[in-house]
Amino acid sequence: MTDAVAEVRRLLTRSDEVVKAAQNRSDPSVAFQQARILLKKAEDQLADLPEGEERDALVVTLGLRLDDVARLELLAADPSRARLDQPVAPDPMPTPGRETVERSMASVAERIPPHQRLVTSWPVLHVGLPPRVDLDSWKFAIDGLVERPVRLGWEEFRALPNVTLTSDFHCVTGWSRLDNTWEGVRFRDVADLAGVRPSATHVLVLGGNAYSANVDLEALMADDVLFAWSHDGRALPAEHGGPLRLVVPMRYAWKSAKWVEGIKFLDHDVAGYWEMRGYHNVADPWLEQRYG
Ligand SMILES: Nc1nc2c(c(=O)[nH]1)N[C@H]1C(S)=C(S)[C@@H](COP(=O)(O)O)O[C@H]1N2
Ligand SMILES: [Mo]
Repeated sequence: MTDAVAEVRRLLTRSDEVVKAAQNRSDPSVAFQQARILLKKAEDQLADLPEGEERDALVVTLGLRLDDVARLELLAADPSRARLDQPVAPDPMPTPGRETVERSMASVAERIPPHQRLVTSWPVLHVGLPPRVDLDSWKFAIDGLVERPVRLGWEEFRALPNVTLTSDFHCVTGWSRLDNTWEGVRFRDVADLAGVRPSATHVLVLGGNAYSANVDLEALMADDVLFAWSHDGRALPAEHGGPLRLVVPMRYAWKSAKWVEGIKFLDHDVAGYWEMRGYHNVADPWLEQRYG
């Protein structure tokens, strides 16, 4: 990778971070202005790159981001919508007792993937505002390469075999949060309801706000993958994906779609939201699969 390409990637990623944190600020429009400046710089850099596939790909992902910012600015400027979508106030994080901290510290270093740093807070990162979800009309859809497409209402979903699992969470922006306790239903138990066809190899996970993430089926069938409605003993707040989000501990967190509405089984890989914008299709944090 040339220095210029690396610089464009750095600017795009920096803009992604600003956009995903926009809703945490009192005035999100400041964040969008910042993102625009970063994207403009990336555009200038791109103009100096030699023509070719690599530049074309970056031009496309830059264009998608410019559209995103324009759309998000409109959304942020519409106060009626902003009020409707007021996120649930987060619960304060529990302070772990001294004993817990000391016990887990011994192995912490080994549990942090390369170039990640440990956080004890829980950052909120997503594009747009949390969608307003009405549990009475909420439906979860299982489609694609299955024996029988399935629709589940909220009560039906909650009645599936529950599990409580503790796992680590690694975000591509560089933070890792250890020992998250999630309660929900294992991905594979949900998949079994529909009967996955042997030809299925990948899944497109459909989140709220037209978000999606592609994950290979094998990774999703792992013991620690679940659809969660609770985190560390409390109902999952809307800003963290409530009422329901996917949790894929062995992948960077952008694969853990919030406000998940359904899954589609496929016999090929298709790009999800960030994958379309140049992020890695697999996203294994231990292999540092951050970008394409
Ligand atoms: N629907 C939806 N899910 C999403 C996102 C999003 O923008 N929309 N962002 C992803 C990204 S990039 C990250 S890092 C995690 C962050 O989860 P958290 O805000 O609960 O920490 O959610 C992921 N799931
Ligand atoms: Mo992320």
